[in-house]
Amino acid sequence: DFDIVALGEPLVELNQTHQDQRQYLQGFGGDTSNAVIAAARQGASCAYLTRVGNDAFGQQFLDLWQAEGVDTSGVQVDEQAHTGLYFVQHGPDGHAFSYLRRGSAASLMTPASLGSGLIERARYLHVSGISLAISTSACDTVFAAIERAHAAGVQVSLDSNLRLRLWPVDRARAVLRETMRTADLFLPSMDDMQHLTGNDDPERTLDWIRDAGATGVVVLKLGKDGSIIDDGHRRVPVAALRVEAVDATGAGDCFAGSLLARRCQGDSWEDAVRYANAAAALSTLGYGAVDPLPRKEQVLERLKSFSG
Ligand code: KDG
Repeated sequence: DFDIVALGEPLVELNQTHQDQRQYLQGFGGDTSNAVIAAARQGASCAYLTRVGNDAFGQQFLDLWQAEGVDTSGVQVDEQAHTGLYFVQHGPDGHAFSYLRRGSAASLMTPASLGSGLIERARYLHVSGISLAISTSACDTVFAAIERAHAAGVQVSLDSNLRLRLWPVDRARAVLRETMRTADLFLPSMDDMQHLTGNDDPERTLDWIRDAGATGVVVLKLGKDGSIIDDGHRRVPVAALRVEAVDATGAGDCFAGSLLARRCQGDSWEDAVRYANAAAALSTLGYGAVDPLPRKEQVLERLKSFSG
């Protein structure tokens, strides 16, 4: 059985180095793949559901997941479509993504791609705003996966991961609002919510989420200001860990994967969020989404020095 089964699109990553703007480091990305690898590095048992191309990059991903101990029995290989790709560029306002992903293998997922049995064997199904945005059939696949999870008593975790390159804001708001209602755990970032609601106040944002019908636990991520846990009864702020970030790509995914892993290991919400904050901070110390994802020992070490 699995602690976490995630569903979404892996993307090959080409990350601009600071030394030379025309030089790119190849790595791996794709929000839910990042999250599931982060979770596996914290000791969780994980599986990933997706579709990759029958190309060198699809094979690299299969090798990566296997090396990380992520079950790939739910990964399909598409004979025609390619594995998606993105570039990370760094500027004064942080990082920006450019995508080459339209028509990718993962965007061709349909509810039939879910196969049988994997979701039902998990404690958490993890999906995101990107899984919902990449295509209509992928969106349908996420909804079908959520239905199956609920029918089997599996908890659903949703990361907002709003990417406005992928869908218009009105559709994003409508689909995310619908999906957050079905989530046992909703992980929005303040930046994403500001685009959806137009306001930048955390308390009002949490009110908006509750008014929209979310009934599960909500963890609102405030970046360097930490996070707020809203369990439906009380709101508890948790401080962030300050670091000199090099590249924040994938930090939110690291947060999600680490949080789920720690919940599966029995942490309280507060302890799990504190741990996830530390893991996410550590993941910003190197380039790329996957390579700098910390392992459990590093996070525990860092938490020890943090609490003095
Ligand atoms: O959260 C980081 C991801 O955004 C990155 O790995 C690329 O999955 C990606 C996307 O669609 O933006």
